[in-house]
Amino acid sequence: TTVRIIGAPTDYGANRRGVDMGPSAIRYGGLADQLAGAGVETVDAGDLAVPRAEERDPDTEAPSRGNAKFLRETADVSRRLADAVSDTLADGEVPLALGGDHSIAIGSLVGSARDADIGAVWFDAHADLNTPSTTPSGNVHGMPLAAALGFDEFADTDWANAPGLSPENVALVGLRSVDEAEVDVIRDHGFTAYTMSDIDERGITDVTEEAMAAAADGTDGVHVSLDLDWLDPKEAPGVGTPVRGGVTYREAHSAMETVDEADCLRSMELVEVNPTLDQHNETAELATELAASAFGKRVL
Ligand code: DIR
Ligand code: MN
Ligand code: MN
Ligand code: MN
Repeated sequence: TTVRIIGAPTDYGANRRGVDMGPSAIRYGGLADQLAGAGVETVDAGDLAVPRAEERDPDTEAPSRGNAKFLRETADVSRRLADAVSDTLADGEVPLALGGDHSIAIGSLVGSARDADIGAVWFDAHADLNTPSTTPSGNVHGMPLAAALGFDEFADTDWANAPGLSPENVALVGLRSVDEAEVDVIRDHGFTAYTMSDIDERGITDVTEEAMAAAADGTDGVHVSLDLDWLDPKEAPGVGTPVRGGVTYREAHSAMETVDEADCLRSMELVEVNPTLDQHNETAELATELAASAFGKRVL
């Protein structure tokens, strides 16, 4: 396996500045060495050029209704990331996108699903199923799954909307902060969804196995999206929207090992690492370790 690293240093979609430093922090945290330890080769495609938020106007490109900050900029990054991801797959390599805030998942999913049917497993405290009309924050990092599925306002865009992805092949793992409108969306569209309570009761291995199987069913492969706020803030303090009661260090490794064992990983991303909120780059280092587990690193 060759993994192609693609940095997407955005912070358009988050409510805290500093997440644009994620790609540097994760590389500096030892990503290439960790992946070498997993026996995979890496090539680094560098970072997409992402204009500073300060140079831009956060106003929406006026969707029919609702609120979404920096939607123009997000669309632009999404298009370019989608191309980079689909080119990577066409060259027979595995794309690993580094965020940036979680809005970059739109580009990852659209690119991964360009010439294939895919599933997605979403390791996150949040569901990321808001739309400009339901969002409580206006932050697009709470919307990427809805965008890639073409819900609401996103249905009319040419940059969101991944036709190769449908809700029955999407599994959410580790939910503990879900907005009201998202609860209904999860119930109405047949998502596979596991809260932290499910993990408490059934264990992380069982849950992750089932999530990977549900996502993979009938598809050409699975996109794994790892929002570092999935972990407990004690393990991963460097994130913009920490939520208590997340998975432990061991559970996270175990889950990524289960991802590897499912043997259907098509593309992956590490998002929401914000080194300005971190202690000694802990969260970025953790992200590199978890990527290594997902790509096959084991103790023996
Ligand atoms: C919240 C936060 N649900 C929102 N979402 C986050 O702004 O829509 N997703 N942090 O990972
Ligand atoms: Mn997220
Ligand atoms: Mn999150
Ligand atoms: Mn399907």
